[in-house]
Amino acid sequence: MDATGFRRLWDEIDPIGRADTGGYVRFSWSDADLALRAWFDAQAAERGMRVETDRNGNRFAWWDPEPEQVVDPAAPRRHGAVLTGSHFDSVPHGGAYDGPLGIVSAFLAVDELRRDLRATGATLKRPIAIAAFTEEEGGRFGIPCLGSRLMTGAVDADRARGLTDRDGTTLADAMRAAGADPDALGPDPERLQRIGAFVELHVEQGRALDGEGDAAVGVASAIWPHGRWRVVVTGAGDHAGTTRLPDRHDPMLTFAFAVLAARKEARLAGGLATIGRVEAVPNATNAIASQVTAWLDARAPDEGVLGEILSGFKSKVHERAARDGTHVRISRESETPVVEFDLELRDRIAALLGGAPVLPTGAGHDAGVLAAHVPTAMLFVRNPTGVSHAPGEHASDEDCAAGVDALAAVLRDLAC
Ligand code: HGY
Ligand code: MN
Ligand code: MN
Ligand code: MN
Repeated sequence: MDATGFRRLWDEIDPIGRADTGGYVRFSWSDADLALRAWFDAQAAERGMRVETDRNGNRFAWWDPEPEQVVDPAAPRRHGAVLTGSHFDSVPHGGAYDGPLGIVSAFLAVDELRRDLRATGATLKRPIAIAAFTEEEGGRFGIPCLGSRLMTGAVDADRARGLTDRDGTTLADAMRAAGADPDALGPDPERLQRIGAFVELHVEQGRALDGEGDAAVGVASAIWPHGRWRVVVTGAGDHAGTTRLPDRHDPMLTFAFAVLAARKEARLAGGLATIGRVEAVPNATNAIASQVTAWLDARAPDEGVLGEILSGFKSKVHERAARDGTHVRISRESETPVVEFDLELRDRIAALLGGAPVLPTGAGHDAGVLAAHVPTAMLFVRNPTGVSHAPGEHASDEDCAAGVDALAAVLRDLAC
């Protein structure tokens, strides 16, 4: 794959959902998402691939072997489809590559593999499918990897239907408006059974590869345990200009303390904690807030450290609320235990790629959800600045082309 070929296909989706901040707003079931789904369908059609949208809104493009090559469908799982792909959705004003790079690279890797099969006469022995999982970021409805978690039964369909976005639109309403049926949401064991392996290519988030010699592509070893908690601080709304300081029960104070406490507990325990989203009621300049809601994102190299961060954070924030005369409720939104990727598959891929670096990540992925069900691996494409979930996210066309070559080699190794 050459960088020009990568850039040509990349430029087809690059404008979709780009905001004037230079970041991307590609929320699931939004117009941008529907445009990306239409692009996905067109790419699949161009390649004669069959498109299916599953009951949870995840899209799949299938490349089936010629009938005479189809192995016995009842054969052990290792003959199941080799799934690749990623997600289209973004965090608000996120980067261009997180998600879409895995889908664009998958279509280009299929092209490369097809050219290779024509040239060598080799044949496809297992189906190859490209997935576009929905709501991976949880950027609209709050639960990350929602589409893959629904498919695997890790999230309850009723809970999902009722999830709301910042405008109060439920997932069910958003799906109906897009012509999808929310009543169909639910586990999809039959589809899972058809998958024999999942390999997700993703832009690196962080910059470990930058120090790894000349490696444009790395292989994931694990995903750190991580989770999200909702922090609701309730106080007493009042007038900013007439309420004496000692008489205040200001939830903003408890919230401000919570932001600092998250950072301190993470530093002490050796992990990461972030409060990047907050909503105040009534959110008025001249009123003391009555309620402040914030979301904590915490991640750590192991469960013990994550637990330390959470227990330290909870006890310190509750203590502070007592001093402020406010009330705080901290509830878990989602939590992902450590994901160790399939060792055999990981080492096979690293060797196939000439000894590619193997590294853990603190970022969550659909691969982290599927890893509990099928042999799963991840490829990371070097991110020279490490920036992600922000407009500055970038990978060079040359490294992205190297990622396509690596993915094509992996698909050939697993499916032919
Ligand atoms: O939040 C994450 O870790 C991922 O990028 N969705
Ligand atoms: Mn992602
Ligand atoms: Mn992301
Ligand atoms: Mn007034």
